[in-house]
Amino acid sequence: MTQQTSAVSESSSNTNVNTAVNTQVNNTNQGSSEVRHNWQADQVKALFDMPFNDLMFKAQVIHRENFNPNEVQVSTLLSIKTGACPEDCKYCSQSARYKTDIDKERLMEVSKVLEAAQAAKDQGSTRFCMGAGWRNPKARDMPSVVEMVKGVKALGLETCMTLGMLSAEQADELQGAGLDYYNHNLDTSPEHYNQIITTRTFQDRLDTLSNVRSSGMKVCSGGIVGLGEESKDRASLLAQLANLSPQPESVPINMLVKIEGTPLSDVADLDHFEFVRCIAVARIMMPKSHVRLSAGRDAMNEQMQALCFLAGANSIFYGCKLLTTGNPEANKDMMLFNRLGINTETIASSAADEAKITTAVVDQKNSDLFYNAVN
Ligand code: SAM
Ligand code: DTB
Ligand code: SF4
Repeated sequence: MTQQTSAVSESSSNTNVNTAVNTQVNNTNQGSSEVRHNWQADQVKALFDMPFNDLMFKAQVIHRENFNPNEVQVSTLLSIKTGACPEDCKYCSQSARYKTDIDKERLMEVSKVLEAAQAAKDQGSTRFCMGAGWRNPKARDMPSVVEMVKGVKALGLETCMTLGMLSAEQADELQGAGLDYYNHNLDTSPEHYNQIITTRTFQDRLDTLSNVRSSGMKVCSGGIVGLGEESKDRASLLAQLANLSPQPESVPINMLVKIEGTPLSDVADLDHFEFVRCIAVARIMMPKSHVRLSAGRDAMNEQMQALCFLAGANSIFYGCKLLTTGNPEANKDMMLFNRLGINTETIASSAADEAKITTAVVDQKNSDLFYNAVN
């Protein structure tokens, strides 16, 4: 910290640098953490069009106003039902319509799910996210799924599920069982949506999110980039997410994992800096949400991931497997966190813990570094 503070005061002694920074701060309303739900396309485009360094600085300032910048939340994913999905999502290994190299599996037994949850907890994960290759859960699946939620909760983990579309009744039932978060992504912009999925509409997704929100569960919703969409689609996706009121508590930004056999297996790579920009713009537009550096980390080097954390990502999937594809090994992530001085978030399980977190953010805002950065 001492080193960082002196680096800032060194540059502050240069009047030209200082003036340039101040002008930029004033021009871009640098430190505004206002939560807005009226984002327009041109305003989002203006963020994407900022010089990279200015965008990163703005995102980092907003990040520091709302979070401890050296903490990352870690979730572990488990596929509780794999493959043979009737939907046609063009990126997905689990759609029955594409010939992909995955092992199809029926719904896992509750005891096996709880074993995996315990192992995730032992590795340091705080949230356990259970995903199913379903269009939506059937009535006959609900009793097992409810038992999984209760069992994982009893282990002291936060619970999350992603099972496809939910009716209002199903959302209420899962909330009643103790499900903390429900993940349901918008995936892409409404304009690009029909190029990617035809078996359910964008409005179906919004309806599920509304059922989840009304049940009292926390919303986890984000999307995928690198699907061959245009830059205006990425801006439009982020505007859709930010204009949800309230905004999702958790926003996964997935980089497409290209899967052989799917229609998107050969799509052109997305420029890595464009991905980092998506993270930064999400951080600025959803200042109080956790932004998750989600699928695609296996194809990113450590420097790229560090840039994503600098841009405001503060959540990851942790553990060597996502649903059907690979993720960095847990010990590799821990070594990276160690080198970057990043700690993993603990669960805010009580009002006292919440108060501690608020105090930590205030302390950090009061530090020399924070003030020197924005003044
Ligand atoms: N079947 C449920 C559904 O579609 O809502 C839940 C599981 S589904 C795999 C969850 C999300 O994972 C998708 O909405 C998509 O955003 C993401 N996803 C799936 N395959 C992906 C891939 N190949 N690359 C990146 N993200 C992917
Ligand atoms: C999300 O946004 N990403 C996760 C989770 N929610 C369920 C899924 C990523 C899947 C990546 C491809 C796979 O492993 O099949
Ligand atoms: Fe099925 Fe979900 Fe994959 Fe779409 S993303 S094919 S709904 S598992």
